[in-house]
Amino acid sequence: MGVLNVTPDSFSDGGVNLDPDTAAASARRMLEEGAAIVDVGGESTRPGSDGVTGDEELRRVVPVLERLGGGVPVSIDTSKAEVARRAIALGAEMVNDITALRGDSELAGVVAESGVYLCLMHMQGEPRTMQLDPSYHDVASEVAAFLEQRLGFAVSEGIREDAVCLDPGIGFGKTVEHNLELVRRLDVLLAVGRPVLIGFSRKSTLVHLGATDIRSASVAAALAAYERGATIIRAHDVEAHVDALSVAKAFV
Ligand code: HH2
Repeated sequence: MGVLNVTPDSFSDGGVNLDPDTAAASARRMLEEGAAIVDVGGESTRPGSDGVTGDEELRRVVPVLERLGGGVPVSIDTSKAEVARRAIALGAEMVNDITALRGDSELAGVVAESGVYLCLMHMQGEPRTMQLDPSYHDVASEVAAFLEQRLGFAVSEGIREDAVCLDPGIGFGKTVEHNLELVRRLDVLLAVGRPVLIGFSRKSTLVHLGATDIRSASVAAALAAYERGATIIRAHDVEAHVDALSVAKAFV
């Protein structure tokens, strides 16, 4: 899954893809490089961020989706029903919701009605404050229990279970040690029975581990997640990830 942030302030690529023509070209390049899907987002959720209105999110993502013309696999990174609805009408095949259907009570209905795929992500707290003091007794089992509960909620709202993937939310209300533990013990999350998505790309934990080349560090984290059973990797540097994962796959 290639990352396309149509925002001025995303932590690693803010501003790069604000122009819709540039953004659409970036999406096409990621698909050429081997991404199976491109995750288009119009709101930064970096630690400390405040969020934007639905109108602003639509203003950012709609011109990009229009330029892509519905012919390419797109996921919409949003928690807002109105943004998801418009993106699906423009061809998005998946909704990536970092609030796991807790942010907007209408989003579950939009996903259920349209039959698109859904990613449910774990987050402790909210972006503005989530990194102040994250705490867990047992991070792997608490995150798995939360995602199992949200999966049950999604199904109760009419969403097909086999359309849902789960994501422990690397960096969303977690310390460096929590993020590492979630990948080390990915089996606990896999036991819920759905595919797992991991987004370690360019996250600050890699820098805290001493990395100076963020792309290589992201690839290393992706490989660790892949070897433990993750099936979707969310990444900014698609070509490097596809190369590394293709080679790793050849050893299986
Ligand atoms: N991470 C970010 C945003 N959306 N969605 C899922 N499912 N999993 C993630 O790990 C994830 C996500 C944050 O990264 P990025 O999009 O690069 O930054 P920003 O939120 O600042 O736009």
